[in-house]
Amino acid sequence: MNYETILCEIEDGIGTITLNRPKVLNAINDELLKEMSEALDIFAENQNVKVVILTGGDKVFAAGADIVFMSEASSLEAESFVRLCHETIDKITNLDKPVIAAIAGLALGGGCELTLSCDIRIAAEGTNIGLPEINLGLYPGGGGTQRLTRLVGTGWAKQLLMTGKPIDAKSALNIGLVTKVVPAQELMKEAKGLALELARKSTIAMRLMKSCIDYGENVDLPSGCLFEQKVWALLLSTDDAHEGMKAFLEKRKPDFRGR
Ligand code: DAK
Repeated sequence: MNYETILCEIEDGIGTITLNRPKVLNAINDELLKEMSEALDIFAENQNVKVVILTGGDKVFAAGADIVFMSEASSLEAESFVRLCHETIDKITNLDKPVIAAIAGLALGGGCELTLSCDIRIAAEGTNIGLPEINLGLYPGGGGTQRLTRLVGTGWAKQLLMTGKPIDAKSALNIGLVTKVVPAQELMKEAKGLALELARKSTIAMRLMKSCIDYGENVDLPSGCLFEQKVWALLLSTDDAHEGMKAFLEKRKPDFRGR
């Protein structure tokens, strides 16, 4: 898995994608999106990958979409870029494995939008997160106006989107934009520890639960609960559910097989 703009590795059941354009603070261009999309396909197919980490490493997550690329793009390049943005973000959202965003330094604009499509976001102290597109005469086009609003509520979303001012990791934690803040040097250790913890759970229960949460966000409560009930009934008949309950009764650790 050799790429130009990302690093990609699989270790201990964890697939990690690291944005890798340090000279431009990991600004996101079409090539990076293409490579990330390809890596996500590989992770989706590979049964050994139980959890995915998306990161920029311990310096910077991403300063947003590549402004040089966007300002020079022809209409056809712009069309392809927009398509790739949505394709990649949809692949993260629809991946049937948990995706953890490990965020350091900056997550701005399209960088922030990438993290919003992940399941869990943890940040390093000193990180700034925001959607400054309004200062470029734009607004977020990668789902930011929608996902941020659902995640932190209309009030905070409008504050962030309308001012374009980033907030620090502590404030992001206070509004629920991230769920944990750790010292920068511990970010990757924390992300991997969390990933390993999730990787030990039943992959089938994890997958079905993720689909319930995500489906429920887009429908009314009774429909979401109905979906949860139907899927739960299906889950109860799996080997993993039997094993989990049996292990509890036998006072031992479960041995989940994802079946
Ligand atoms: N694009 C391209 N290059 C960038 C960049 C970016 N977003 N951010 C930084 N760089 C480059 C800088 O130009 C500089 O390059 P050189 O001058 O060295 O060649 C290098 O990275 C280091 O940056 P600075 O020298 O500026 O570093 P500082 O520490 O002084 O400042 C900064 C860091 C993050 C405050 C500053 O670089 C900055 O304000 N950057 C721009 C941040 C920003 O506005 N981001 C939002 C971009 S717009 C869509 C989906 C998504 C999007 C749009 C549409 N569709 C699906 C429709 C997303 C849009 C965006 O993200």
